[in-house]
Amino acid sequence: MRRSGRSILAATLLAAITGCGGPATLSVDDAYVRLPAVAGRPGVAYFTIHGGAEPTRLLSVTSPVVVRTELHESMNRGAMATMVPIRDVPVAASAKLIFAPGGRHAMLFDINARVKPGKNIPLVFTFANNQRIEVDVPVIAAGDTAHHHH
Ligand SMILES: [Cu+2]
Repeated sequence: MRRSGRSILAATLLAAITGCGGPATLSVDDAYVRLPAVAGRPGVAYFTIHGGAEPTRLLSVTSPVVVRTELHESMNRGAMATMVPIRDVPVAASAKLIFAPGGRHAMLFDINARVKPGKNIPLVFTFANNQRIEVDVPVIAAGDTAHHHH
């Protein structure tokens, strides 16, 4: 799997800057998008949110190359794995919220057909404190797993 080295380096640097000392800064890292196995099905975005000095809420995750998005939580009901939409997500001060396979995620409906594995797309994270954070996110194929470069 090929990924853009520059975005990974930028994300790592950002994590290093926000991770040590000073007041906590609301930020997003470790984000990636997994495309659907079948074209036309929704893709999924995973990411980690770091809370700032004040509590807030994540309202939405959107992208200019995606028609519609929903925040979801995966649940196990007996043998059935299901997903339920969640409205918004509280982000406590200095919290670390991990959106990962098997848990919370953003569902991406109608991804632009030009979006391919190995490319990056922008994701826009909107918070209740009126802050918007845009992140350039690598795209992986349906069968790929994300590698973490730490
Ligand atoms: Cu979902």
